[in-house]
Amino acid sequence: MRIDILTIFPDMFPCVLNTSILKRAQDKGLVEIHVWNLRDWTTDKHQTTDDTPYGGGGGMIMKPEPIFAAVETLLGEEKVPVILLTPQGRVFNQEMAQALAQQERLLFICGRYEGVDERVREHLVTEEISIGDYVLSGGELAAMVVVDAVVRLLPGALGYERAAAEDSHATGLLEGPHYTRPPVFRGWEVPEVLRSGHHARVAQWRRLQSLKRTLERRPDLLARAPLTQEEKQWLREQGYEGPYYDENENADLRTDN
Ligand code: 6GU
Repeated sequence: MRIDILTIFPDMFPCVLNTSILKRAQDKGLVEIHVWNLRDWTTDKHQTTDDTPYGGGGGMIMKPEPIFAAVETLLGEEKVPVILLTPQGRVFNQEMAQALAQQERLLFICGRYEGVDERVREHLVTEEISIGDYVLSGGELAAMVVVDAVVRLLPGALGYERAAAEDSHATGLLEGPHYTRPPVFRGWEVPEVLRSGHHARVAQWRRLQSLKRTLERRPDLLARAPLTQEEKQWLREQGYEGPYYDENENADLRTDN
C-alpha cells in the first residue's frame, strides 16, 4: 500500500509514523507513507494556503489551487481514493478501516477546522471522514488515527496475526478483561479459568466476558454484532430486549450503507 498525506503541518507526523506498528509496517515494506507540505504547491512569495471566506464571517478557508495542484501532481491519472479529514465527514469506524485497508493507494488531505473551499470537496475529494463528534484544530491528528487503524490491518503488520481479528470492534463486541503475571497481585487473583489450560473453557469465558462488557458499556453495539441464538437468550435473561443484528433480515440496522 502507498499512502500520501497532504498537510500544512508536516512536522506533526514523523514521531507517530516512526514508532511501533507503523514503523515496523514501513520497515517491512507493507506500506510506504509520504507526508507532503501543501505550501510546496503555492506560487506566491508568502506561500499562502488559506484566505478569508466569501460572504464574511470568521476563520480562514483553505484555497483550492495548491490542493488541486498537489493532488494532480501526486496522482496523475491514477484513480485513488482522495480522503478529506473534516468534522463534517462520515464518522470513522472499524468497517471503514477494513475497507480502506483493501486499497492499493490512499491520499489524505488534512483540512483545517474552519474549512476547505467547497470546490475541493465537489471536484477532487472522493470521501470525507471525521473521527468523532468533537472538534480538533485540524485534520492532522485524525489522519494519524485513520492511518494507524488501516495500517495495522495490513497482513503482516502485527506480530500476533490473530490479534486484529479479535480486537474490540472487529468482532462487533468489546474485548473482555486481560491478565498477565503475577497470578496474585496485592491479593487480587487472576480468574482460575485462564490458568486452567482448558482452551475451550477459556474461549467460552472470554466470549461471555465480551458480551457482559458490551452489554454494560456499549449496548448500542449489540444491535450490530453477529450473535448466536444462545447468546441472544443469555442477553434476554440479563434484561436486554434487542434489537439484534441479523445478517439476512436486519441489514437496515446497519449505518454503513
Ligand atoms: Cl477529521 N477534523 C477536525 N478538525 N476535527 C475533527 C475531525 C476531523 N474529526 C473529529 N473532529
